[in-house]
Amino acid sequence: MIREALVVIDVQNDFCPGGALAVPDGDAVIAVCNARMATADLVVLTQDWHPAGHQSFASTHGLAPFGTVELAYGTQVLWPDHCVQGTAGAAFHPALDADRANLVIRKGTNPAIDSYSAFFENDQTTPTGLGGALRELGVTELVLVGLATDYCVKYTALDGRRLGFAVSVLEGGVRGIDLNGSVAAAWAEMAEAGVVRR
Ligand code: VGL
Ligand code: ZN
Repeated sequence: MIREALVVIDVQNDFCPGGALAVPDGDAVIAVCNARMATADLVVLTQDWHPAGHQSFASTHGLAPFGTVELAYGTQVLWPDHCVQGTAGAAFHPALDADRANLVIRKGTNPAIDSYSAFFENDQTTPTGLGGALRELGVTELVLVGLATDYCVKYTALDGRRLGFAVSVLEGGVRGIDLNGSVAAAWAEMAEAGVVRR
């Protein structure tokens, strides 16, 4: 029986140096991801996978990136166009050992709703299916690595706790975008929710 799943979040070209929404030092997580994947019982890769013209893109609103807008489900940060379906930016980083994946979960595919979490879209109710898949496989513990600490890693960790999984985040295997102290805030929120930092 598989107990623990390694969830590798959004290690895609657009989140690495040179990409459209580059996370500082983002490619530094790859060695940690590969090392952990080599021994993991179950490997889940997530892939941010937006249609062109997505509501989370600043360009869609004719606004500058990194501001916010109010959408039906709440405040949405506006990002540069990134991880557009089928583009090189949306591909996994070539150094990531993506062949090790048991499951690949694509998220952010609904043009009207962003999806930071690997479990639910940002409306907090539309599931991706990952929770059911992990439950059916008997997984009870999640180990998270990838990008970005303060967005997709954080929301995946919090939803994982909400669904009843034990969740830990490997500090050396994540990097953040850090808008206005959002990395420190993310670690605090995750700790509050019972996420283990290790
Ligand atoms: C992410 C912003 C927008 C992430 C994805 O992977 O953390 N951040 N889309
Ligand atoms: Zn995105």
